[in-house]
Amino acid sequence: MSEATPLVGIIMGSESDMPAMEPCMKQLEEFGIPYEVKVASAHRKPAEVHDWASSAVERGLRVIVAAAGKAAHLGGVVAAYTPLPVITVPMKTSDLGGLDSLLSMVQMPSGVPVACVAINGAKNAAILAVQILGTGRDGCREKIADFKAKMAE
Ligand code: RP5
Repeated sequence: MSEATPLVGIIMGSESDMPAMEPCMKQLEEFGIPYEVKVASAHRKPAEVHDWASSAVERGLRVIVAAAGKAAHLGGVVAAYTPLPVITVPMKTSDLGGLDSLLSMVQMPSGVPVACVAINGAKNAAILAVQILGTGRDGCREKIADFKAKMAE
C-alpha cells in the first residue's frame, strides 16, 4: 500500500453536507493524512453505502467519519458493515437545529457503537480520527502532540 492510500474515509449523506464537512478535510490536510470522500445516503443509496462500508478495510481505511443530518442513520449503518471505528458528525438542520441528527446518531443499540462529535463538529472529527490513527502510528501521535502544544501557546 502506498503512502497516499487513504487512511480516513469520509462519508456524508448529501452534497448539501459538504460545506459543513470542509473543516474536516482541511484539518486532515493540515495533518498530512490521506483521506477519501464519498457522498451516499443510507436511505437513498443503501446498496452503495453497503458496498463502500463493507470494502473499507480492504481499501486501506483505518477510521471512518460519517456525517448526516435529520434522521441521521448513516454512521450507524456504516458501523454495522465494518469493524473500523466510526466517528459521526451530526449536521445542523434547518428544522430542529441538529438535535435531530445528534440523537439519531448517538442512540445506537448495544453492540454497535459510534463516536459522536458536536453538531457540525467536523474539525474535531478529523482530530479524533488522527488520535485514533495515533494509537498505532507514532507519526500521527506526534502530530496531535504538536497540535496541542500550538493550541496552548
Ligand atoms: C441527510 O438529509 C443528509 O445528510 C443531509 O444532511 C439532509 C438533507 O439532505 P438533502 O435533502 O439536502 O440532500 O440525509
